[in-house]
Amino acid sequence: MKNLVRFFLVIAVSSALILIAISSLNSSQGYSGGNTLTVYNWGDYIDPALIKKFEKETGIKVIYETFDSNEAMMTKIQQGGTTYDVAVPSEYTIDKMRHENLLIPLDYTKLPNLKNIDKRFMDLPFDPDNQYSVPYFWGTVGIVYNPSKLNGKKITSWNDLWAPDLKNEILLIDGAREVMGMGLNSLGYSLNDTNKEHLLEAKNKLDTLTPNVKAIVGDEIKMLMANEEASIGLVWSGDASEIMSENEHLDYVVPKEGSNLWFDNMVIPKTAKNIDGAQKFINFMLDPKVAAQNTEYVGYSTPNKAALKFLPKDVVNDKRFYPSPELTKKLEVYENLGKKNLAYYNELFLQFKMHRK
Ligand code: N2P
Repeated sequence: MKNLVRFFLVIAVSSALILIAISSLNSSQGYSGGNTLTVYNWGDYIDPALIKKFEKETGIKVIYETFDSNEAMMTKIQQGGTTYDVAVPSEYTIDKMRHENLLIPLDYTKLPNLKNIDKRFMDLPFDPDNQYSVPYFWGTVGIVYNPSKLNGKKITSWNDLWAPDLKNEILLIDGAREVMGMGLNSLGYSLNDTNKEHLLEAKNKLDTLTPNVKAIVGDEIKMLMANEEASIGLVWSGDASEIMSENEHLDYVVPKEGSNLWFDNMVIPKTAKNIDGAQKFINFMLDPKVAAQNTEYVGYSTPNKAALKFLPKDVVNDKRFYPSPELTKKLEVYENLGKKNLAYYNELFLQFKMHRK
């Protein structure tokens, strides 16, 4: 009996010693990935003060990198050369990534703040049960425009953009699904159409828009539109809200033929080294006050229901940026159309861009 007690005592003492050794290792030199966290996000998509706050609260140092398209982000993660601990893809890319085993399932015990998210944004078809992703921002695709430069004319339809008097007046966001989607929607086709003839027809129609297109740009579209360098822009809703806070002459519309409803969620890619830190970061971003601060800074719409009370009433009551579920039901969410079809969308978009030169 005595021997047995001694045996357990030895085990207990030595495991305690091992634990102490590990934790001192963590705090002194940091074990692989322990004290840094690499976050990979869209450009202009976080309040930098929040990164500082997270670093201060957790002692984890954040390395922050940005991308400007789902395609570029996914290629980087597939290549695997860089350690990304958290990334923020959109819905169709999340679906693609989980099918290609590029994501690590989330540990819900480490995400108590998930309760703050509006149920409306949970359990969507691209990630059933949110096994791999949790909501970050959401919105629509539409047209930001300057009525004072259009003789007071209101834009309501995609086809309004083809008017001959809009020569050189349009800026387009540099997104294959967004631009091809505009072509498809203007013809009455779905944003998820995979019929090659329809896709080609959409691309040919886009070619006829070329005289009106001033440039195809990235995040600088916000500055250009706010400075009235063009009178019409194809944008994501959050960019429109940001532009409109800079220039009150502008308005935003989701064209009547329909448009895209999108969701950007946080995920932990397979390349992650600091999974625990990634969970901490995700949970931090889900905190209502943090989400509200981020929303005010970035201008996009938050899926965080508990954050709404910390935001100005005129922001959350603006139906242009917080459309009702009845309205969003009429919009289409991009689907993962499979490798071949997505490649065809990208190829046609590239051809359209070349056509302009
Ligand atoms: C932020 C871009 C948001 C992308 N600059 C919308 N999915």
